[in-house]
Amino acid sequence: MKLRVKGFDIHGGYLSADAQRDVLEAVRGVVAQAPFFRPDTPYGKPMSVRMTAAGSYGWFSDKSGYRYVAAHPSGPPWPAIPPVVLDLWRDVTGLARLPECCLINYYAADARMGLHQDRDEADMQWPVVSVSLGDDGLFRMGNVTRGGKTESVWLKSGDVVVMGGDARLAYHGVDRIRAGSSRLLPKGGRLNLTLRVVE
Ligand SMILES: O=C(O)CCC(=O)C(=O)O
Repeated sequence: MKLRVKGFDIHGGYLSADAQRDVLEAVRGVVAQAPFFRPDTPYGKPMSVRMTAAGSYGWFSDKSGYRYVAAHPSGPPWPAIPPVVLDLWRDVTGLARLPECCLINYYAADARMGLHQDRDEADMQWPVVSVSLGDDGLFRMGNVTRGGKTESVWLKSGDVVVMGGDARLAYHGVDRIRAGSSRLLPKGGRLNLTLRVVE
């Protein structure tokens, strides 16, 4: 079921159970080469999510700020974005232009992500695509400027959100994880992939 909330296109149940398992397998392949790490915010506090990435860019932050980087903090370049993930991007966006970053966030039951904009990419004409796997996450959508009314939806395993057009620069975040709501991940928690055109 497709829903549009504040310009965000929410494709409920986009991935079948089999497709979710295929994406999860692909994520496991990435994590085997590029293990999760917990970055510090620029203010020196560790983030509550754990992160890794695939593609020519991954996301990183420390005292020097938030930025895209070409290598995992342990040194090697990020693994390639798995074909199944690129197929999903093509399928949902219809675009030939492919993303250069697949950021992978892992939310344990107590993790969250504050309201933020994705604005470190060169060209905002390209959407950001988000894929949710595992436990439900309460996704909050705001406006292109900080403040104002927000709306929230629970994103479930297999849901895909396209943040394009008016929503491309809108504030968004994750307030809460509903622990135990999915059995996809044996140890629980939520995975979110965001696909980004960076250059
Ligand atoms: O986990 C989510 O649903 C959103 C992730 C997000 O906002 C981001 O990675 O920038």
